[in-house]
Amino acid sequence: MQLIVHHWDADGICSASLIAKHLVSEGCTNVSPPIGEFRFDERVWKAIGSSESVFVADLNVPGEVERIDRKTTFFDHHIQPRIQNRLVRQINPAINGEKAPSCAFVISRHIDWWGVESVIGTVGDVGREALSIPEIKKSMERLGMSEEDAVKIATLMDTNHISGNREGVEKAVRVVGELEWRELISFEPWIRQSERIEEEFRSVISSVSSEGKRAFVEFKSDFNIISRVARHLVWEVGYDEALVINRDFGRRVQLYYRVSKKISREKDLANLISKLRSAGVNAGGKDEVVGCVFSPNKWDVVREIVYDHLGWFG
Ligand SMILES: [Mn+2]
Repeated sequence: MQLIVHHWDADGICSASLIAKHLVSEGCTNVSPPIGEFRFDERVWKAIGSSESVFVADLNVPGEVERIDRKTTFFDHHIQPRIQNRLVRQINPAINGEKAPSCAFVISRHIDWWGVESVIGTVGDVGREALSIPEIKKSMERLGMSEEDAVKIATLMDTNHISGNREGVEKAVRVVGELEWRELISFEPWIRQSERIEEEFRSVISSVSSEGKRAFVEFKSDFNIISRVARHLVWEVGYDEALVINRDFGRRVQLYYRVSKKISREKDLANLISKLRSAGVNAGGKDEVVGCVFSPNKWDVVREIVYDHLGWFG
């Protein structure tokens, strides 16, 4: 049996579906790490232990991948070091300084196949910007899928991780692989989840404070909504920066920062990520985002590093 370990978001789900359909010859299973945490828990290691070979997709967990003791293909598009583990084949254009909008894009290009998953995974990660990518635009035209349709499906797919539904994340890989894309838009379990999330989201947004082009919000919730809150603030409301903090996410603290594309260079987030990692904080991200989850006793350390790096005064 082959195993796919994938990110919990729409890009991770779509990446896993692409692998299951095009790169796995016989049966396969798929697992996601605990939602919101960039590490393999016991459940993931157990699944790896009973598999013949492994695929890891859209998960910026180089440290974990180094420890895998069997043949592994690691697809990703996040900035990360070159993997030294000889059992691992790492397919990530970011290693050569080349940008890729999504992991689904990286896999689609690798297998030379473009379809629903290529579109939804990419829209999930970069939003409407995906339409300016020729391969994505062409696929949508061929599928008869509008921009609204694509955004809607990516949003619905993300309801699984947003509501903390790890089982739903793992099931979604089959759902996207087996249903026709028009059926995904009205897939009941995802619709119901989205209604519950909307309520929580609205309540968080109503408590955002801002200073000029900076937005800040802190709250407590079991729902994994920080990345969506940050996207909303930067992509839809138009802030240059958004710092979102969930002080009680399953007894951990979640911090998420997003910066607009136009000032992302000056923020040097790769450097912020390495500062956080040096302090023993499990942090990840890309050019425009930094996310981390940590225990409450690290709050003061994280707060100082983040505020100092961003030049904010907390
Ligand atoms: Mn991704």
